[in-house]
Amino acid sequence: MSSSHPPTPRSNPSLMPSLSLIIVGVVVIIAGALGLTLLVPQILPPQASTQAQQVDQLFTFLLFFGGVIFILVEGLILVSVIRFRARPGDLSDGPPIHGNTMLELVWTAVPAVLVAVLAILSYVVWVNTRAVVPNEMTVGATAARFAWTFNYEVSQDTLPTTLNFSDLKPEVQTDLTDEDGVVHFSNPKLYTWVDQPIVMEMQSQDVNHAFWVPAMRVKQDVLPGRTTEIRFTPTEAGNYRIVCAELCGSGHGAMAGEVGRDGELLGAWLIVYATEEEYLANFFDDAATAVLVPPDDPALLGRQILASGAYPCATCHTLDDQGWTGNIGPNLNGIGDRAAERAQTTGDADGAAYIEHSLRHPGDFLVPGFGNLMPQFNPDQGQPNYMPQNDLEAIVAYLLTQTANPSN
Ligand code: HEC
Ligand SMILES: [Cu+2]
Repeated sequence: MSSSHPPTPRSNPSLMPSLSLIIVGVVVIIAGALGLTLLVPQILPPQASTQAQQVDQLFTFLLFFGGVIFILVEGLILVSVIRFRARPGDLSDGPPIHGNTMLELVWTAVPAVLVAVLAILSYVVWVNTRAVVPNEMTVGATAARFAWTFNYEVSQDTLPTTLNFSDLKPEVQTDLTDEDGVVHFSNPKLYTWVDQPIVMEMQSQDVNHAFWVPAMRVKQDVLPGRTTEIRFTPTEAGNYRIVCAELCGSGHGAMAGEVGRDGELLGAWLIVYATEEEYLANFFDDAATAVLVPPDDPALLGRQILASGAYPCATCHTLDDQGWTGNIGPNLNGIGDRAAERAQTTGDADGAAYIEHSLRHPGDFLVPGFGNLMPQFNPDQGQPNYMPQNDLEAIVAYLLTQTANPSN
């Protein structure tokens, strides 16, 4: 401001608002912040676990406090702009204010207390949502580019009621009575029932992934070479989408559950049944029976293994018989016809050898038009993408039946 103009004295409006104005302000601020919290159920996914209830409470609380501060600060700016605006012809500076110890103490102490309270509340929710609870059911999760596989176990105590231990094949009996005493089976979906606490034990075959079920409000990184855990207890029956929350490559998006054209659930979903009986009848008993009483025909066994989602082929390949619709790799319809032709190019003895070669060393021969993206399925336990020789042989036998005209 140039000093050649003598400052015109301004009639400063009083800095101190009247009591009634303060009361109106407080009511507006609190009502506004409460109004914001009413939006919470609209903007969040369904609230379907005990963890979700606690997370949402915390979120609502944070939104309320954030709302109070937001409306207070924005409101004061608005009031100042209007009430203390320069009047026409008034070119003076505002009143010089310097140093106000009381004000400075207040605006330091209030946020400090707020932040401390919020940190404590968040910590309590963090501890509660991760607490170990009785009767947890352990489910394994394997993340691979680009699919989730959920791993279940069946023991002598949890045999489906339709099976007798004595009717099982000797090798299955041994598996059920050896050190572990369990037989493992897998499924591309995660199943449980209402009020059954779940603890996920998660491993990655390759890169970092993250397990996320928005409706449960749980998210946890899944890292190669390490087992990570996450716990939740569903409270509402329903189907909930599972998502990979860590960009893991070109098929990352396909790791999330999707709804197919006819409303069918494709890929990774959490299915919560209302009761344990429904869980047993609709999922566990059949899935456990399939692995305890495996088909003798290797092609049927291979079909069952691939359908279990034990290997992440579905996201990359299309195969009508399995309902796969991926397109990162070649379409496998008719692979039974093609394999023998390909074997001539690659020097494999026959179609079976070609498919085996494709799985054990996919990089040796690339189908024209495709990149080197297929994971190598290894024969030794402990290696990533472990595929035992038995599984491999069954899968090869099955893929050979996938001819252009399978009835032949
Ligand atoms: C990350 C994506 C990906 C996954 C997972 C994957 N593949 Fe592949 N697959 C490819 C790509 C890309 C090719 C073509 C390049 C090549 O030949 O290696 C291929 C090629 C093949 C071939 C040769 C096809 C032909 O036309 O000659 C077979 C057979 C095959 N895959 C089977 C499988 C099976 C079975 C699984 C699961 C156990 C699987 N793939 C998992 C991407 C994948
Ligand atoms: Cu992923």
